Amino acid sequence: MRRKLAAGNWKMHGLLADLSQISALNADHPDPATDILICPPTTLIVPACAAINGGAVQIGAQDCHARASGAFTGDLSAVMLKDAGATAVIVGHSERRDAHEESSEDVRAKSKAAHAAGLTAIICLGESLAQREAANTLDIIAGQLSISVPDTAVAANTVIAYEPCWAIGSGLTPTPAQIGEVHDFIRARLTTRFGEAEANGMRLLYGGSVKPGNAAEIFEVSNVDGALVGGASLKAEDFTPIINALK
Ligand code: G2H
Repeated sequence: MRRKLAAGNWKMHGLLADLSQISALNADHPDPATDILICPPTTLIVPACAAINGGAVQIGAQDCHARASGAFTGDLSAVMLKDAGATAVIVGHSERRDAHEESSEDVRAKSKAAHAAGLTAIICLGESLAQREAANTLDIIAGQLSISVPDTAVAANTVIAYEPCWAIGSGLTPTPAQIGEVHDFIRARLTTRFGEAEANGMRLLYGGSVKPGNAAEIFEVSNVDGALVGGASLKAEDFTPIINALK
């Protein structure tokens, strides 16, 4: 049985004062039925871990470099993120694939680095609106999945997040049938590649405009094991009903 996961992606939001939101989640869910992960900006990883103080909420990062160390000004390695207290890292988010021109090959290398460092890789996939309208969604997902997920992936270190680009921060969400079609497809592809035992253990998150008002409906969809939430994860009062909808 897969544990549910509510993951918050704070993107480039959050100052020290906002750690109170993480502390509130930690206090409200001392023994959550569902895993709770917050990926704040990197500047907040160390103080967030201190604020949680061994509590149930886990802290993750939003990206990592593919190498463990080296002359890469401004970059951070998975080893460093693990050292700072992160347990997971988001890789291949569409905002990085777009704004930083990250390819699926880059995402695979970063995922591999995350695995080597002992981090869970949350590997993001998703089609653009033009690709969906051209009925290419499953082909795009198949390509991104096969290249982005490294051979080091096992159930314990890999989460796949399906985030249709057109649903991110837009207020638009796919229908439950559209989400289910993609999630079932991802599960089947993972089963073919990794075998039933590993593939059945890998969690599949939906991401893109998940809100308190639509979370319950999305979580009823087959093969949806949780959500990667952006805007609605910034405030504990918004994220808590999403976490509770997973129970
Ligand atoms: C998708 C999601 C979090 P939002 O990017 O990864 O953001 O919930 O704001 O659409």
